[in-house]
This record gives sequence, C-alpha cells and structure tokens, in this order.
Amino acid sequence: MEWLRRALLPVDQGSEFAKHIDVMYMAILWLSIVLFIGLMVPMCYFAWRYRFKAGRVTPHQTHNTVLEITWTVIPLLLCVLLFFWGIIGYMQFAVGPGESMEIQVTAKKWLWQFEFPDGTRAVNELHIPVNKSIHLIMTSEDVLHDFFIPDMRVKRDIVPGRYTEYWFTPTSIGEHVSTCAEYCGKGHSDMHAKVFVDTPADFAKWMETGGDEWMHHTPEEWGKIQYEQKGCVTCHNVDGTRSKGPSWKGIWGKMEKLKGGGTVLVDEAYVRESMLQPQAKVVEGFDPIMPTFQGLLRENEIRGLVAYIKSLQ
Ligand code: HEC
Ligand SMILES: [Cu+2]
Repeated sequence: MEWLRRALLPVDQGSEFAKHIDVMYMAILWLSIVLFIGLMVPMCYFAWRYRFKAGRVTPHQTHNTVLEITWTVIPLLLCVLLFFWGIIGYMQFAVGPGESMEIQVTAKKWLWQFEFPDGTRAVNELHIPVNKSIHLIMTSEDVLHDFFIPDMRVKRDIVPGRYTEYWFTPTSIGEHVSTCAEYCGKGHSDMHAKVFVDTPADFAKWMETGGDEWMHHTPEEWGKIQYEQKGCVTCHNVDGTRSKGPSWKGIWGKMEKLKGGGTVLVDEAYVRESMLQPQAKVVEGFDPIMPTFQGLLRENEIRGLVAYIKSLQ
C-alpha cells in the first residue's frame, strides 16, 4: 500500500503548507485523469459501436433533458468547489499568521542575501528554526528572480522595485535546497542557496556566532568552501580560464592592470577591497558587474578567501 500512498501524495514535505498544496494538486490531477478516461473511453466505444454500416437505421432521438442537465451541473459544481478550495488556500498564505519571524530576502545576479531583524546577514545560506512561522519579504536589485524551496512548496516571484511576501512554517529539521525559478541570465542555474532548518537551540547558536564550522578547517579550506557557497564560483574560475570575472589562479603577488590605466599589487588589502568595494578598482578587460559583499562576509570568511586565493599559485 506504500506505493499507492506515494502515488497519491508525494512524500517530501518540508513545511506545514506543503500538505495542503499537495492534497489539492493531487486531487486536481486525479480528477483530470478520471474525467479524461471517463470521456475518451465512451467516445471511442460509441464511434466504433455506431460506425457507418449500409442499411443501419439510427433512432431519431436528438435530445435528453435529464442527461444534459446532469453533465452540465456536475462539472459546474466541481469547478466551483475547486475555485473555493483554491482561493481559501491562497488567502491563507497571502495573509500571514500574527506572529512570525521576518526575513528580508534580496536577490541579485546571481546570489541570495538574507537579513534578520537584528541585522544578521548571510549569503546563499538560510538558517531558520523548525516549527516557527517564517515571513519572507523579498525584493530584487536587478531583474526578475523567483525564490523556490521545492520540498516546502515555497515559490514566489521577486520583482525589482517591489516587495513580495511569503509565509511558511518549516517542519523538517536538516538541510534543504532552494533555487531560482525564473530565468535571470547567464548565472541562473548557479543561483541556489542552502536552507538549514535548525532546532531552536542550534538556531540561537547560529544567530549568535554564525556557526563554528570555520574552526574545523584550515583557512584555505574554509576559503574554498566560501568560494562555492557565497557564489564567487559563478564568476571566478580557479584554473586560469576567464569567466565573467578574472581567474584567481596565480594572481597573488602579481601587478594587476586596471581599467583606465595604472596597476595595483594583488595583496591582502587589494583582495579585501575587491570583495567589499569591487567598483573601487576594476580589472582591465572586465565589466564592473561584481556585487559588493560589504556586510555579507564575516571576518573569518574574508580571511579564508584571502588564504584560498593566496594558495592558488
Ligand atoms: C557577478 C559576478 C561576480 C561574483 C559573484 C563575484 N565576482 Fe569578483 N569579480 C567579478 C568581476 C567582473 C571582476 C573584475 C572587475 C572588477 O575588478 O570589479 C572581479 C574581480 C575580483 C577580484 C580582483 C581579481 C583580480 O584579478 O584582480 C577579486 C579578488 C574578487 N573579484 C573576489 C571575489 C570574491 C571573493 C567573490 C565571492 C565572495 C566574488 N569575487 C564574487 C565578478 C564577480
Ligand atoms: Cu535568478
């Protein structure tokens, strides 16, 4: 019977809301399947049963009031039912519950930035406490994006110059993924974030310290993790090939040519400035498209990235 349950209702449900969406989605799907078969099978049968045959006499009945009212009223009632079912659910999540944790989400090519009420920020990494109502307030700095956590059935467009909102309650502790569901340019497929649903204690600890994972890595390893997690990987290669930004291989200690003339030594101060104020010195031959990471990288992460770039000789 397990296979039947799986077929009728998908299993990975990471939020309170997911159940309601799945029940309705599967109800519509199965209703469509049943109606489709219910129409197509008799249609094929009648087409065959009453096919042309020389000499066959067909009775002259063109009208059946009872039958016609039945096949008009039943589908009408089904449509009305689906409409109210849908709109009640829509209203439930469009107007959030009283008490929820507010998180500002900013999308930009090509990363996610999360900000908590106390000012704590993170990039491409969202920590949320389990069984607590979360209120996302989302906007974009450039083009249309769409915040999507598949297993929580969280999905909402993010529009530049406008705020969109979403409420959900995560119910399953552990790591989940989120991704961008609106094609937003070259780096679209790299635009994902990890969503960690924590116990209240783990969440409080993360808010306080940003986690202590960095202590268990060497600075270079930690930098490599940041390189992937913070989205540097979407624009920077480390093998000497050019991407949207310059490769990091062998840049340490080199004199970098700048746009508009002049050179600069690639050292600790320059690398740091490149992350926090990328427009201050733009590398020759590249566009100033790098977003600033001011306030988005913790000290240990900056140190890690510097060490990682240094190690790429
Ligand atoms: C959207 C693409 C993009 C992302 C994401 C990005 N960068 Fe950049 N980065 C660039 C471009 C383009 C340049 C060259 C132009 C300039 O200097 O602003 C650059 C330049 C740099 C430089 C100077 C390189 C040199 O050769 O002198 C450093 C260091 C750097 N980025 C670090 C980072 C780090 C660290 C991250 C992640 C935390 C990151 N970048 C994320 C696009 C990006
Ligand atoms: Cu996007």
